[in-house]
This record gives sequence, structure tokens and C-alpha cells, in this order.
Amino acid sequence: TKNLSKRKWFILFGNPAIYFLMGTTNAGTKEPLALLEEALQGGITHFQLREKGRGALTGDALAEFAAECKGLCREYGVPIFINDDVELACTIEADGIHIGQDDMDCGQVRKQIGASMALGVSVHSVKEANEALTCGATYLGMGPVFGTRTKSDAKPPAGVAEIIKVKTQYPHVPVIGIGGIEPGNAEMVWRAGVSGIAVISSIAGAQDVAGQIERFKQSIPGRRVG
Ligand code: TZP
Ligand code: MG
Repeated sequence: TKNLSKRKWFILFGNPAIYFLMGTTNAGTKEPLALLEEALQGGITHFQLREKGRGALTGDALAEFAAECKGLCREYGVPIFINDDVELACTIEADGIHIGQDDMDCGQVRKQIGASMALGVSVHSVKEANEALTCGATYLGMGPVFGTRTKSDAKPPAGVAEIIKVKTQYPHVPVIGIGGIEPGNAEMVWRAGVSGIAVISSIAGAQDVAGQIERFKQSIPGRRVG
């Protein structure tokens, strides 16, 4: 299958992104692939496989699950990113990889993945943004904006102040807000200038996944209709 990022016309963050992150441990009582498909049907625009925590898949089981996630994402034309696992990202020919500050050096990652795979880097300041962009980041993740219970080692809630600073310094760089984002608090994140919002629990834990994604879409300023 084709690597979406190799297509010249492919713009990674052209429209406001509803970027869903999930691993098998976020699926609750649902079957993880069924949850992903519900989210794809509901209209997520980006997907990141973030397989973490107690009972997380490893090895062949993880590679198999990742390949299944990619297959589903392809059916819906949604790019798939792999959290913090260069080897896995390359094995399944993911569209991108996402790393944090405590993960591999981003220059090293860019070298290993080559030019055509997208590279997302989590940053918390203009300084970290500058470093990430220097080593070839495609987009930046920033958060946690609000309190989150999903990431055990998350920093304290940062609000949107640093997002605004980074967007002021780098207006054309896509920034994705993350951390405790729900339909009811998403508007201030959009207004900070993000290209998208990244969500785990508010989508993975929703009764009506498609309905929740629709509520996120309605939270985009100026997109309250249609
Ligand atoms: N990075 C910063 S906060 C976070 C990550 C991966 C977790 C986001 O999960 P939720 O459930 O949307 O708060
Ligand atoms: Mg990480």
C-alpha cells in the first residue's frame, strides 16, 4: 500500500484536525479495532497508535495490531502515526511517527525515517519548538492543555499560553493541542491557533463515538453548521 506522505499533493494538516490517539488499553470494554473503526466512521482526520500501559501489546502481537490499524485507516483515507517506535513505524510503513522530549533524539529519528515520513514532536516551549523544527519535525504536539488522567507522567496543565507563543513565532508550523480536551473546552484551543486537537479519553470513552466526534467538529470556530 502507498505511503500517503509520499504523494506530492498530500497536505498533512490542511483542514482542522480531529486527531484521535488510542491503544488497546484505552478501549475499555470495546474491541480496539471496532473502536477505531467507529472513530473513522465518525470522521476523525488523523490516527495515532499509542500502545502504552499495563497489558499493552508488544512484539509480534503489536506489529500485527498496528498493521490492522493501518489497514483500517487506509480504508478511510486517514493517515496513521506511530507513537515512539521507529522500527514499528517503518515496518508498517506508517505515514508518521510521534515522539516526546524523553524519547529518542529527534534528529536521530529523522535520519532513520528518511524525508518522506512525517515526524511529530511534543514540545512545551518556543525553545523546544525551535529544536524540534531544526531537526526536521513536521508538526508539533503541545500539552497537556488541561488536566489529563490518561498520561501517567504528564506535566501540569499548561493552558494555551505557550501554544500562542509558538504560533506567534512559527505561524506556518502545524501545532496540535492535547490533554484533557473535550467538546466543551475545545474552543479555546482552536482559538489559540492550533491546526488540530488530539484526543484520547473523550473519544475512546464516549458512549456514542461518532456523536462525540461531531461535537468536536462543532467546536471549531466558524464551523458550527454543516
Ligand atoms: N500527551 C499529553 S496529554 C496526553 C498525551 C499523550 C494524554 C491525552 O489524553 P486525554 O485522555 O485526551 O487527556
Ligand atoms: Mg513518548
